[in-house]
Amino acid sequence: MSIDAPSPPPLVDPDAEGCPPEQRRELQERRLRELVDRLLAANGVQAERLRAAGVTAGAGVSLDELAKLPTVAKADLWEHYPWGLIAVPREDVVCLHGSSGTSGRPSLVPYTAVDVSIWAEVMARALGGAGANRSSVIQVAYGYGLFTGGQGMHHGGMRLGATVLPLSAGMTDRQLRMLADLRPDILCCTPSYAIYLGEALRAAGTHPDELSLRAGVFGAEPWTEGMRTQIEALLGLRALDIYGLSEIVGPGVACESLDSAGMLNVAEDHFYVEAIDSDGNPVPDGTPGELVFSTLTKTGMPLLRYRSGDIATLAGPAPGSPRTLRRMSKLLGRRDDMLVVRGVNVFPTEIEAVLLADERVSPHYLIVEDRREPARAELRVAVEPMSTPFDAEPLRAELTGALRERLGVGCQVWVVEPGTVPRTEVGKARRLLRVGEGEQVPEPLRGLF
Ligand code: DLL
Repeated sequence: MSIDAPSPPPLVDPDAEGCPPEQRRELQERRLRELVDRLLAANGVQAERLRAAGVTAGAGVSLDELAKLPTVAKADLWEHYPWGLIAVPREDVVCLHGSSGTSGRPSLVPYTAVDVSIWAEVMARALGGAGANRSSVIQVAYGYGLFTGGQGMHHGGMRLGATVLPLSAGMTDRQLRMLADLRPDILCCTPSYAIYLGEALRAAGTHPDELSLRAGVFGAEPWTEGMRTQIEALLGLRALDIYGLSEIVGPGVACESLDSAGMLNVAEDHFYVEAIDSDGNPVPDGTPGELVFSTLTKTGMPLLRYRSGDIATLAGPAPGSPRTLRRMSKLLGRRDDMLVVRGVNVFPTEIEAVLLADERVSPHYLIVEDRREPARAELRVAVEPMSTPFDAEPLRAELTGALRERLGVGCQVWVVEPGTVPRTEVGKARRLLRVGEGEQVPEPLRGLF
């Protein structure tokens, strides 16, 4: 860390964040039983699965036997689009949010007033853990919209009693102006936008010491320790990681605090977390596993054992911290092919749908998630034309436009000579390639990217 850690910030909700773990477990178990009762009463797909597993009342379940209960996944939400696994009358829904990007099959999530209040509560704790308080000015540069980033920070900041500056993402000149004029102490945005802002600041000749930023709450996409160092130097703040997913509530499911020793405190009194292996068995603390969340208190779309696809390790509370919540590591990766680029979730199948709809494109194409420069993650696609000779430029321009329209994020397209996309031994194209920091693009494509 480039900046010394100040003393631990006070707990926003000492009963929830600082209670003895055994006491919390009792609360979680009681809430789990209520959740199961809510799901059974809603009579949806989760109730069907519970009954098939022999569960007919919440009183019959326990946390110790949670791993025996059925799971749900994103595919269940898509199947029940647009209202998802709603468990209340529609009139009780006060707003909807959903996963960013992917105009094809967004996951929409209905929230009741109770859910919004839970969200505000966990986000207030997250911001408090970053050192925010009633005198803070919080600059929110996450997008406002269906995406949960902007509104999540907004609800939390207001619940805390701080002053929220809802700038949304982009309009960098205005962001810089507000940083100088209103002197926020907390910045919330994606880590890649934090770097962009920091570089814009440097280009404008402003030194971070001239600002009053103390901490930043950055998430919604993968980022590295290298990016953390870079952001802290560019903006002169402590850069903290925040994690969440719309299906569960949005940001605030887990967040680093100034004293959480590099891991993220899970708001586990509301979102019970498990880590499982590929066979569905629980893994011990410290072993990477897929995170599975149960929304113990939510009412609009309560989920029992939602498989997030995100891989991380779990651990107990940070020794000596007043926060007694379990912690998760930074995300280590994903189980499926979902890519998260500049905060937008992209499924390779959506890119494929655009490419294959164009009969000039051969099935030999390659989607590249390029994270060689982690702060500038890029999505790239190399396509081979169906027949030669071909006119590359119009095809490139049309595909670029169609992909942007469909994905909601820019994607660089290369039209390459037939035979350029690497084949496997059996001649099949490898359709998805992830290139990380320090790794190289395979030989035939190296000159391109
Ligand atoms: O990205 C919620 C969020 C907003 C989190 C603002 C943090 C800050 P979705 O759009 O539904 O929700 O995308 C959820 O994004 O399953 C992860 O794969 C990825 N993701 C979220 N936070 C992080 C993070 C929001 N801190 C999906 N590090 C999740 C790495 C993250 N990946």
